[in-house]
Order: sequence, then structure tokens, then C-alpha cells
Amino acid sequence: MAVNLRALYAFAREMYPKKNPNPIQYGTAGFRGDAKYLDSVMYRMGVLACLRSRFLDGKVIGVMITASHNPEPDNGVKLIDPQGEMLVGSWEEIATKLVNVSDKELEATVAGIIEDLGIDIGKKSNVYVGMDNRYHSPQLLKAVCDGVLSLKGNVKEFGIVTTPMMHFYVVAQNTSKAYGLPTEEGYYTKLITAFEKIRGTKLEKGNYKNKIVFDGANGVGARKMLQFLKRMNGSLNCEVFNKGEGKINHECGADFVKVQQKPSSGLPITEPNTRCVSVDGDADRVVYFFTDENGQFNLLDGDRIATLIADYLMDLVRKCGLDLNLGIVQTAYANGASTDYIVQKLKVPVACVPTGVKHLHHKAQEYDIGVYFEANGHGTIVFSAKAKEMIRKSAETNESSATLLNVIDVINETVGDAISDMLLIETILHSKGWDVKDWLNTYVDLPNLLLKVKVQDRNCITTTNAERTCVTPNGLQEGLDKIVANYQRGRSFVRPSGTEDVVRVYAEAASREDAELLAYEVAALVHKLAGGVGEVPTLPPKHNSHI
Ligand code: G16
Repeated sequence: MAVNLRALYAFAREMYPKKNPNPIQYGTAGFRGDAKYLDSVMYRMGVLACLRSRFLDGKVIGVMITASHNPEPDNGVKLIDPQGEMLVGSWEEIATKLVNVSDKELEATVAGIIEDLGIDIGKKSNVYVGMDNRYHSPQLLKAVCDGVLSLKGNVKEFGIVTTPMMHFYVVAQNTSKAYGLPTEEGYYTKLITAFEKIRGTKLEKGNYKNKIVFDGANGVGARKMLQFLKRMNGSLNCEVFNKGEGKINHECGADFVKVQQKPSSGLPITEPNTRCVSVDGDADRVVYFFTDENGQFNLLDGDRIATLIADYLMDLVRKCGLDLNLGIVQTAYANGASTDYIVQKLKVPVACVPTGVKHLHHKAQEYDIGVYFEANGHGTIVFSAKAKEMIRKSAETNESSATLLNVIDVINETVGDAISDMLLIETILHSKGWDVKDWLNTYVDLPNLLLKVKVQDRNCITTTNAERTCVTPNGLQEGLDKIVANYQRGRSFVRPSGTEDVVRVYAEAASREDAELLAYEVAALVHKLAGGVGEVPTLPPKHNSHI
């Protein structure tokens, strides 16, 4: 097939000229930024996805247009590798190079990539594209498609989907449909069938009540949850709010609830202890929360989800009589109390890796059953091929193994999937006869706080030891250590965000007051040593938990 690389430059110059003068990086989860600069980035990612597919003998590569938890006016793009994983690290570097060259250099850069990697440009190329419901997404989707078409690749559009649905479609197609059908119906059918099989007809048990309130973050998750419910025949009693009437992620959604440590707005909750679930803008993260009879807000975040799931799975595996090892993967954001609980009570191996599900996913694959969750609610469970085979065989004679097989089908193993995670959590709470209070009672979180600090260049902060130790700028880690030493059970770390132009500061301590003091002391130090912009962060005068 003759592919004319000259067409690349013509397309770029006429339709998708590069407007952003500042360099942009493939970050924690792809490129993110103000949508007005992203046309050229999308076009070039279409080109790259096409090349990657050819490099991998025509395997389907996914492209998801979303800025996930970021507010408007941001948008972004993530590439999905054939097994539903995030794009491999070595291609992240290629992606960064490709989006930063000038329009004139595009043709030569693409020719260089083809030559360096020995890509056979005559091979087939297949790219799947989907988008969230931000108003600029359709225009950006067209740019991705044009990128693929300019290299004569095949492109299939999936319209408005959640990020995990795109991951599902990619792996379903690449496994010749063994994972499921690569369609919206295929996705719903797989998850709902498994969920309803486990749940049976008795919808309430012990303290478990079949009633949840769903906060859709005004994103795509709300629409898809409504589609789930249409097909569920009442097996889950769920009311959906923040369906798109307001701005995406604005005062709602999983990130807001986790960071602000308060309920989303737009949820008419009158009954105390109502089980509420919040997803983010593209529905790849989930957290639970409730307000008790004393008006106290309680958060059940990714750490709680990981421990609940690990406990349930270990019990089930024991009943199956199978010799399978299970491990949990966390990041530095994991609450110290959750890690203690995993080590001391669950007695499960626990690993700590840098932020980003791409890191957690790979580590989790080292176990027969790997449970990974970031504290922000982003995560899933992966089962090795060996584990699945053993469970499948055992299911012929063992009822628990048959249940475990269905549990595997409720899970979207490719990446964090807020709705799939929620169905699994509901399955577990139902099976244990638990409500949110029983779940909360498993351990007591250390009070904690997350702050953002604006600096001139966040990349001046570099870290090691799974982001728990700061390498540069000079003196920051030493200063941080001195501050932390003054707090009982104090722990703090700083790192540059890979999705927003900020430095993140995390702090936890024995009391809420101390956690807040510690966070602001560290934030002020970052501001001083890392080129802070604007006011020095200071503790608000009447500090409470809703900072
Ligand atoms: C993305 C990543 C997550 C990460 C989050 C925040 O989430 O997929 O793994 O925890 O960004 O990253 P950072 O602290 O580097 O900004 P999402 O939901 O925005 O795609």
C-alpha cells in the first residue's frame, strides 16, 4: 500500500496546525490541557495509533478522548494498548516527541519513527476511537480519525463511551471476542449477567439494603449507568444524579469527594447513612461515602475498596480450596492505616508503586490475583491465566469456584472501571450482609489532606522510592523530614502531577488538626523551594475538614 507521508504535512498545516507554543508531555494518563490547543495533539495521536497498530501486526489500538477528572476547559487523550493496558512507556516518549515537533518537522519525524522501529507501512492498521461528553470532544475525535486516515489506517468510532468501555472493546476485539463482544451491548451483557447470577433473587440481606445514590459527575458515567439500569430488571435499586445538567466534575464526582472530603452537590440525600457512590468524568474511578445520623461525613475510598475486595476474594479462594497467591498494590497516597490493616489483619503482601494505574496494573500482574487501587478510587483486579484456568476447572465441582468465575466476569480487568467496581462492591456488601457502617468499621483512617501548589515549573520536582522521597530541588526532602518529625504518625510527600499543572502535597497525621498543619507547612516549603507562584499556601483561619 502506498502511503504518502507528504499528506501528513498538508493535513497538519491546513486543518490541524500546532498552536501551543509550550511543550506538552504524555503524563500520568496521556495528554491533558486546555482543549483549544489539542486539535494538533489529537491529529498526531491518530497518526501514532495507526503506526502502533501496524507495528503490532494490525492489533486494535484504542484512543480515548477525555480529561477524566480534570475540569473544563481541559480535554485530553489516552492511548490503549492491545491487551487493554495503557500505552507502553517507550511509546509515551515517542508520543511526546511527535506532538511537540513543528508542522514542518512532522513528515520527517514520522519517517524517522517508521525507520527506527522497522514498521511495515504496508500492513493493516486498526484503531478504535471513543470520547467523553465534553462539548469539544466531537471535534477532537474527528482530528484523531483524520490522523489515522492520513496514513490509510482503518478507524472505528464508538461515540460517547466511558474510558473503561473503550478498554473493554479493544481487548474484546484483540482476543477474538473471548473477553466479550466489542460492543456496548456486549459490555453491559457480560457485567450484568454475572452480577445477577451471583446476586440471585434475594436482593436484601442482613444490614445490606438494595438502595444506592449514584453521582455521575455530570460525565459520561451517568448516561451509561442509566443504560445499565434499563437492562437490570430491578436487581440494583439505584438513583442517578449529576446526569449532565451541570459542568463536568464541578463540585461533584469522585475526585471532588475524595479531595474535598465532603459530599457532592446535587444529591438530594435526606436519610442518614445513605450509601452514595461517586464516579469521575469518564467513569474510571469510584469512591463511596455517607453522612451519618450526627451529620459526620465518611469516605470509603480506593484503599477501603481494595481491602474489602481482597478480604472477600481471599475468603472465596479458601472456599474453592485453590492454592492461589493474592497481593495488593497501592501508591504513596494509600492511607497508613489501610496498609497496617493489610499487613496485620489481612496478612496479604502489599507493594507500593508510583502514581498511575499503568504502574499498578503491571505490578498486580505479578500475583495470581492482583488487587490494585489508588486511594482516589482508580483500580481493578487482575487474574493470571493460570488462576483463571484453575478456577474454571474447579468450578465444575465446587460452588464457590463457580461464584468466583462469575465474580471475574463482573470485573473489567483491563483498567479501573467505576461501574464494574461498584457492581463488585455491591456484590460483596450483599454477600456479607453489610452496610456502609460495617464496611467503615474494619479500620480507622488516619486523618489526611491533599493540597495543590502552583509553581513555575513542576518538573523541577523529581522523586524516587515510589514517589515517597524527593530528589530535587535541593533541600526539599531534608526540610520535609524535619517538619514531619514534629507530628505524631506524620507522613507527607510531594510530587508533580501528571495531569494538571500543579505540585501535589499529601499529608497524614494522628489528628485532623495535625494533618492540616502538616500539609500547609509542607506546601509552604514547596512554594519556597520549588518556585511557587502567587500567595504562599496558608492554613485558612477557621480550619475545618472541608478545605
Ligand atoms: C489519572 C490516572 C490515575 C492518577 C490520576 C492523578 O486519573 O489514570 O492513575 O491517579 O490521573 O494523577 P496525577 O496525580 O499525576 O495528576 P484520571 O482519572 O484523571 O484518568
